[in-house]
Amino acid sequence: MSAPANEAVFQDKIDQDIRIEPKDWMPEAYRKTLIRQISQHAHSEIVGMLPEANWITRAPSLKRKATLIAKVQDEAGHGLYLYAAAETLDISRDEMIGQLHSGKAKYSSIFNYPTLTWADMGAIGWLVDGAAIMNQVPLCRASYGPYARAMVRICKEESFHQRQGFEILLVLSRGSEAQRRMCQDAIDRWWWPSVMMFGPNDDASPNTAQSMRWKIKRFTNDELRQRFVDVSAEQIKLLGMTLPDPALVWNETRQHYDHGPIDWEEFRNVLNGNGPCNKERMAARVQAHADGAWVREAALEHSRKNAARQSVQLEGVA
Ligand code: FAQ
Repeated sequence: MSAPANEAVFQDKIDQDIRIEPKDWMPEAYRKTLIRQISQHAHSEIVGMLPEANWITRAPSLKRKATLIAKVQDEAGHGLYLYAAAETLDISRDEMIGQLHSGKAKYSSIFNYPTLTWADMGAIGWLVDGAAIMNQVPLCRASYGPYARAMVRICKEESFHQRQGFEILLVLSRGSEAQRRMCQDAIDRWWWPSVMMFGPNDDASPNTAQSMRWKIKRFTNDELRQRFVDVSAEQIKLLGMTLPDPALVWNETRQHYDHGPIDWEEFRNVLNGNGPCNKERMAARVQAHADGAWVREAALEHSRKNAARQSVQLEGVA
């Protein structure tokens, strides 16, 4: 088929909400955008294991410890589905991981903040997973099949994560004065970074317009952020806590909550590698990758031996 004919078939599928699949023709820029978004999403899930893993050995009970281990393992699984989805776009996992380690590929800003107390496990579950779900449920309808399908299971698990986080905060919010203070402190520290997770404002987001036309993104960064603010401003009432934003107020005309200004300077700093934990997170990932080298070598050698054995058997049959 000629290039314009390929383009027309592709556009027709997008218009009719027919999924694009790995073997379908796609514009190079569409492929690159998907690799960028899906691989960064995968990196976020993997780096996102670190702040919570910090609390596995210090969880306050066996039940909390088991739940936290399961949650962190879920995030590893999400990373792996997403790497697998990105690999269908003709990029190897090695290349993607190389891009993360060299700083070429981003991962979510949120995972560059420290987890100082047990209440942070609640705040991450409620706010960070809450923001992740708000952003990811529409991705179940993304135009690229492997990405959309991976998101279905991921969203189910994130939704459980959010509930376990809220329940941690609920217990603390009904506990002693010290526990209530710890709960409020965690909410105060995680609120604004969670609001920033949705990315820059729409007028400063270079990728949104094209990603919306391709139906990779179904809503803009600001639309999703507003939904998150609206939902959180109601849920906080159940905790009897407050969100750290004096300008947060219901706007009857807009039928939405107004919120105060976002500190984009802080966001830019974190993206540029200067957040509180960027260096620590990257060092931990690079070290983990180096520590796993022998596993990769052994798996490769095993598959080489298997292939050699099979070819000897096939020669015997012939
Ligand atoms: N952090 O033009 P846009 C999770 C970058 S998973 C870092 O608006 P786009 C699960 C952006 O990449 C959390 N960088 O870009 C979990 C772009 O840079 P580039 C991750 C950010 O792609 C929970 C530049 O700024 N979720 O939490 C951020 O249209 C608990 C301009 O931005 C996903 O990845 C940021 N927050 O929209 C795990 C969801 N925001 O690439 C453990 C999928 C923006 O041109 C514990 N991704 N940037 O160099 C998306 O929906 C989109 O990629 C956005 C950004 C919305 C993140």
